[in-house]
Amino acid sequence: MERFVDITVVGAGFAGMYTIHRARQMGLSIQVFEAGDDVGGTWYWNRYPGARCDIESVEYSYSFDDDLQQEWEWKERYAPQPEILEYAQHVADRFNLRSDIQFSTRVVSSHFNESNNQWVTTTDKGDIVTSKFVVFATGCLSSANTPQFAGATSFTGDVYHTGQWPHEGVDFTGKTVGLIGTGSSAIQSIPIIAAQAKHLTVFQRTASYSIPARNDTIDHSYVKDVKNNYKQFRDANRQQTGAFGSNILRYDISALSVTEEERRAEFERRWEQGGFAFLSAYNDFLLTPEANETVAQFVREKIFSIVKDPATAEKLVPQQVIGCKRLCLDSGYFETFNRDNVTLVDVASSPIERITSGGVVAGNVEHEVDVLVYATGFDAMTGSLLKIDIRGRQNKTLSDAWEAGPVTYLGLNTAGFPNMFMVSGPGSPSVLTNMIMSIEQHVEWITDCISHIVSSGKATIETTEKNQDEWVAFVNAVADMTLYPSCNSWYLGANVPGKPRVFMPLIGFPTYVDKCNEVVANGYEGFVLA
Ligand code: NA7
Repeated sequence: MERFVDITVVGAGFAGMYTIHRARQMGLSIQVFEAGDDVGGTWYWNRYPGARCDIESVEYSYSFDDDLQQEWEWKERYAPQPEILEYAQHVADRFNLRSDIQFSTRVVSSHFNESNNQWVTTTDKGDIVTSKFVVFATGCLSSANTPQFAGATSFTGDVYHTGQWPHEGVDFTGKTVGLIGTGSSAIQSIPIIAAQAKHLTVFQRTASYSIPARNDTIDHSYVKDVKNNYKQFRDANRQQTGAFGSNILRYDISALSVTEEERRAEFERRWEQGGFAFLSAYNDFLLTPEANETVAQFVREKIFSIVKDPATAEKLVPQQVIGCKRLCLDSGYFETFNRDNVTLVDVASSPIERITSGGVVAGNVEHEVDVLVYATGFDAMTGSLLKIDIRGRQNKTLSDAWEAGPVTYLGLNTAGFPNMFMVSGPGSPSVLTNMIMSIEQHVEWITDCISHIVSSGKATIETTEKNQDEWVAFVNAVADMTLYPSCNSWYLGANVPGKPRVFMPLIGFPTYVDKCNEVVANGYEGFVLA
């Protein structure tokens, strides 16, 4: 079907959904394409056992509509995937969003036509849509990373990836399961798979730090307090570096300014409390190795105290800086290694060599498994964008423009790609924040900008190479003031072989928002409006 709209949007997760709502308020026509058969994005695809948000539910939710935030009732402190998906579906129903979304349709290409300043977007279903603007709401953790192990296709058992989990679920009863990876998805799913499977072998390349989530049913009196002051609560969160946690985080004291006894008492208190508050006990964990080591060592001791077999505990103890990879929150992860039916295999010293028809070979040992689970993460932040054939001026592809790593201005636009926007693109705070707060801020900025272009009779808006180069340098300079770049994280693209090593998210939500507002106040400074 061929059609013309003001805005074409790729993706119907929380970003695409809110873009529809805003576009309608502005009287702009919109067409959204979504590969899944319903809304929800990340929470549509990541249905693995134990999948749960690591930001508290009263915070990980839209703030744009007060009736919505007052009326929706969360059931748990950290919402599990089915509850977040149900919430996304409720929002779609409530605002009648689905009428602008074409589901089960994957965007194949999006090309800018310089002769009429229009984007032509095509899909795998044969659609051709022409629009003045294109918005990529494709998500940061939406392109599954499956390492290419030799012999992988010869495996005869069932194979799953945590980020592409079957909707009908998986029954591991009686199965011998191999699970590759020990990031957040693995840490959430391992305890549940282990409780079901006959045997679980976990292949670990890098040990992860994990803190108890202490998930529970939601505290209704707390929710009542939040709802009585929801606006102030949201505003206070937006003043936090990560746009969440104003009630639990504290950033005023150095870890090195107190005695060891004080530190330990504070760590113990926060370990019992659970969640990300743990890493904000002091303000310099990600600034100095000495401060970081105080808390890293505390967690290592906790792991040794939980895991009974000393050799297994030794392998599970991480050595890198704590927090430079996203901290994991768990429900009984380390305890799971005390089970008789769980084995940990270290594949750092002896990497996985190949997959056979019935097992995984590492260090010359074949570990027999009849089900294989890849918990190997994502080609984060850029993967889903670069899978689409996106072409800007002079037919230049986004892949070519980003050959040495993603270059954007504010994580919103790239030079040579006029009227193209990314929601939570590389160069914006995105994955270092409560994503929904970042999404709302981006969608509001983008739709306000589009409305401005349309009403002022301009044809195009785009940044310049100079601006984006300065922005990328700034994002990396901020990261270099911290310990974030010190380990091989997906923030740096280090988890995907061959991916350019660039620190992609900007640290610091409030200053970023100020900058975005200042850019607008100064007549879209840093952009060329033609
Ligand atoms: P992550 O955090 O990227 O974890 C992926 C895991 O897979 C991690 O332990 C990797 O080890 C491991 N991995 C990746 N490739 C390989 C190979 N080739 N061999 C062995 N092990 C491998 O993804 P998640 O899905 O767990 O979490 C992503 C985010 O979602 C998370 O940060 C939260 O924000 C929510 P490595 O550490 O690279 O050595």
